[in-house]
Amino acid sequence: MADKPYLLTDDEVITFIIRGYHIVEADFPEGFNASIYEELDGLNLLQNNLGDAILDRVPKLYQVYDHPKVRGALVSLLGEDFQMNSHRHCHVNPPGTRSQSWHQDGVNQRHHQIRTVLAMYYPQDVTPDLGPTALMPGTHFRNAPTDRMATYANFREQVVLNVKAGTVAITHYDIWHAATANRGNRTRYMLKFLFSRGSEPKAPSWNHDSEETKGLMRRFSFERPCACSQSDHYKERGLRMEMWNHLIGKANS
Ligand SMILES: O=C(O)CCC(=O)C(=O)O
Ligand SMILES: [Fe+2]
Repeated sequence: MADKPYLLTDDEVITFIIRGYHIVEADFPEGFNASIYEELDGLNLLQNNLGDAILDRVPKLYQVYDHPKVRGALVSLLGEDFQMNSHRHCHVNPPGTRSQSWHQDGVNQRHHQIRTVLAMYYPQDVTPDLGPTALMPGTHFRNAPTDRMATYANFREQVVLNVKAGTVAITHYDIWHAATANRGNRTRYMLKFLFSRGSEPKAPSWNHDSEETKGLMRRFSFERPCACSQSDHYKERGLRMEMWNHLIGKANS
């Protein structure tokens, strides 16, 4: 069972649906993040990225994804019986890199539900020069061919994850994102783990209050995560409701 105090609120779940991500600042014991950084640095991952085996080599990473705030967010978005995917990757961004192209890791599934999320953990502070991950809010509802997407540069409302060590950014699998250039003088690591839903939602798995939600749901009809045309906004409104109805169990009753 997840600890109730760590489950998301209605407001946070609605924000995830609209924007496509939720940031957790996890408080790990003193020295924990730095010790993971050192372990990763000792593995020479640029020459030999261990791929999925990173968890076996750095078992402390289990503690990251077991943190009550991280678990609470995952249960809220994926249900009590969510599962850690066997695929994972340590993204190494050493000094001197160029920005990655915008892309989706997801496979453009033909539904608008929360079935898989990325959980990106940063074991060091990520300052603007150190190659943070950039995200584009609301793009989990937008599909574009990857080669077209790769021609885009900066978006006005992009969010650059300048975060503290210990942060876990949880995103919808389909959100558009990219690593930015590392102009700093140390390597930036990011651990990307995937988590998936184990079963169909029957009821809300977060701290849900149906009275409070009535007012909050108005956000679905007017809030825009980024400037967009009216016609795109109409489309995303419908998709948000689809996602919400699935999450509260309405789509499966
Ligand atoms: O390193 C990052 O910040 C993002 C990397 C990434 O998204 C990828 O390689 O798929
Ligand atoms: Fe990616």
